[in-house]
Amino acid sequence: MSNNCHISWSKLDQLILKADTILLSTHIHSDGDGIGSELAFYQYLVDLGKECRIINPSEIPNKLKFLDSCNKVETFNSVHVNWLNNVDLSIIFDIGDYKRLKEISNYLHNSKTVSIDHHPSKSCNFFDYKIIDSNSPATGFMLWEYFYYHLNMKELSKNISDALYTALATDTGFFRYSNTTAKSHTVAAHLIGCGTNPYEIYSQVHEQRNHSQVKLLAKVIQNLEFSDDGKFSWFTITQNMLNECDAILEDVDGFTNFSRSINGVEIAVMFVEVDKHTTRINFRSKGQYSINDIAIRLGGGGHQFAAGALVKERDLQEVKLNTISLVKQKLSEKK
Ligand SMILES: [Mn+2]
Repeated sequence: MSNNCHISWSKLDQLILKADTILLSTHIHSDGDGIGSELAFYQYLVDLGKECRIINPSEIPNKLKFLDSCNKVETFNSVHVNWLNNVDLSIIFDIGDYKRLKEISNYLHNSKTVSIDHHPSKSCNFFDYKIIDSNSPATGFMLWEYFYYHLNMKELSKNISDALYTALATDTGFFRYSNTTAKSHTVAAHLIGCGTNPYEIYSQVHEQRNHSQVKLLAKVIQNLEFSDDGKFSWFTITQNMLNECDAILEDVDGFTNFSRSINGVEIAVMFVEVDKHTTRINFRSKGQYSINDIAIRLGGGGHQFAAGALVKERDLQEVKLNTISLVKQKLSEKK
C-alpha cells in the first residue's frame, strides 16, 4: 500500500514523548468513530507505558460496550476535575467543535491539547495543535494511517484492530456511504487480516435493537412527513413518544438514515424534543445537496451530507417551521 498521507505526525510524537499523563476524549453522544479511536489509541499509549484515561462528556452507547470489555471508558463527573487539572496532554478525537466536549473543556487549560479529526474544523483556537483531514472517512482511518505508515505498525493487536474497524465501519455506514473509497476497503482488509471479524462487529453494532427502539421506529414510520415533490422527508420525536415506548434518546440512532433510504428522498431530517426548550436536529442527504451549511446556520455543524444541530431556547414548533423552510429553500436552488 502506498502512503499518500500528507499529515505531519511528528509533532504528536513529540507531545506524547514528553507527557506522562494523557487524557483521551471525544464529543458528547459519542459514536463508533469516537469510541473506536479512543480505545485504539488508549491501547497504543498504555503499551508505551503512559498513564492514560478515557473520560467522555456522555455515556458510552450500549451498542459499543462490546469494544470496552475492560471498562476503560469513563463518563465525566466532578471526581475527575483534579486529575484533569493536572494532566500533561489531552488528545481529542472526532470533535468537530470543542464545545461538544461540554464541561471537560473547562479543565484542560494546564495541558497541551491536540485535536485529531476529520470534521471540517470550526475556526477556533482552543487546541494547541490540530491534525485535521476532512477527506478522511473516519478519525479511526487517520489513526490507522498513523500506526501503519508513520509508526510502521504492520501488525495490530485484535483490540486495536477491532476498535479501528468499528470506527471506520460505523462512519461509512458499513462501507455504503459516499465517503467509502477503495482505500476504506484496503484498510478494512488489513484490519480483517489482523483478526477482526466483520460480521461480529456488524452484529454487535446493528443487530442488538431493543423492543423500545422498534416500537419507537414504528411510530416514526407512521408519522413521516414529505414535501410535495417527495424529495424531503422529516419526522419528529417528542418526549411523549419516548415515554410511551419506554425509549431513550440513544434509541433514535439510525432513524434519519432510514428515512433517507426512501426512494426519491434527497434530504431527511429528524427533530427530537430533548426538553421543552431544546431541539436536536439531524440532517442526512443522499449526496445531491449539502446540508451542513443549514446545520451551521442553526448553530451546529458536521459533514457535507451528515450533520446536526442542537437548538436551545426555542420551542419545537418554531424550530421545525424554520428548519423546514430552510431545507425547502435549499431544494429549490439549482444544484
Ligand atoms: Mn467521525
